[in-house]
Amino acid sequence: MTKVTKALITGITGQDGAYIAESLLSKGYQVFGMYRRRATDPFDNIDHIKNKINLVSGDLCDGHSIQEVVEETNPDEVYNLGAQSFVKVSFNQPHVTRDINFYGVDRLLHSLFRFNKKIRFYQASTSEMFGDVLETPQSEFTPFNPVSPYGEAKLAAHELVKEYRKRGMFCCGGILFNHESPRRGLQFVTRKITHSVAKIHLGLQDKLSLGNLNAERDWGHAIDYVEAMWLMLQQDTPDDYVIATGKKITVRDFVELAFKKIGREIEWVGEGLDEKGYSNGQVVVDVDEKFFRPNEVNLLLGDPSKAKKELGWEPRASLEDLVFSMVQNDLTLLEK
Ligand code: NAP
Ligand code: F7E
Repeated sequence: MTKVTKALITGITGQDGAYIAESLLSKGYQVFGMYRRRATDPFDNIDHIKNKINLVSGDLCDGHSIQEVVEETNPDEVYNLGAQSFVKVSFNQPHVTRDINFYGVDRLLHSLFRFNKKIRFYQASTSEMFGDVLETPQSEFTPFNPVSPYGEAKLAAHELVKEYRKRGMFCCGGILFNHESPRRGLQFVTRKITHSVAKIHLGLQDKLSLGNLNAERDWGHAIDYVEAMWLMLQQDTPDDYVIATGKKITVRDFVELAFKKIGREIEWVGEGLDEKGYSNGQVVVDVDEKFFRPNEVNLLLGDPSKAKKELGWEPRASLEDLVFSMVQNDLTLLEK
């Protein structure tokens, strides 16, 4: 009889957790998802697969719970996706961010190493580690230069992953650039834009207020990116990989694409805090200082050549498809 592979996913309730759970189930895995106690129901993203996965309670801030989860689930592969993932919040909650995003990884790796050194481990590293970028595009060879507590904590965790790799564990760091989907949290700029555009279309909101419209990002689709996580753990040797599309646009461009989906063109007038986006003579976008960050990452553009060559990975979704599917999903949700 062939043995069923067991995967433990931390961050199961988040965007990537839900997608990788679906993908692993389709590959015949037994899936365990670690969730933390919350006052409200956090299972929106996984409601449709809740009866197919095994939910286990635990928190990356609590070493006891992690040890229990590891022993109880006895996984072959671990995908560590749990994190305080919102960069802006990391500036006023740096300790929580460090506790989850660095010490959480430390606790988990420590438990896994003691329990079974053969477990394969994926760490959700990030392009935010490049921060104030030292070269463009960014690859596995680009020096890191984080500018937020989020980026700093993720970099410390990334270094720890390398350390455990040197100790013989199969650990990979996926340096993933921004990836989005209809399941993206509402705080992140892409979903904030698509949700607001849908509301404006339905007459439920007048305008959308944003921060830095000039920020440039390399945005891909989360479904493509979780496939790269799995591919990393199927290789003969563990390594780190940049996962990106190799294309970038500004926040302003993203806004235009989202409005295009509802058949509206945006005309930009003014600069800086006074910049406004007009459609049919009405202000539909403006700039609000409160959405700026104490320290900004102005540009991220990834070079995924290594992942393409060694993993055979390719991003499939186009940016237009991604934006349109997000707006369409928000229209459907709001029309319910
Ligand atoms: P997400 O939607 O914000 O999900 C984060 C998950 O972490 C949620 O399930 C959350 O649970 C869980 N979590 C938070 N604190 C925890 C704790 N103390 N213990 C256990 N779980 C905890 O993030 P995502 O977009 O799916 O990203 C997945 C991972 O990739 C994160 O580590 C993120 O930092 C990293 N990453 C993301 C991107 C991107 O563009 N999406 C790019 C690079 C790296 P609750 O539901 O209870 O809050
Ligand atoms: O911001 C600018 C903002 O919050 C993108 C996380 O998944 O990707 C994500 O981090 C850009 C920034 O994502 C608003 O200043 C303008 O330049 O959507 P975001 P992020 O900070 O890039 C990385 C790779 C991760 O690892 C993280 O976990 O958009 N921006 N106006 C705005 N951003 C937000 N949120 N809201 C605005 O109103």
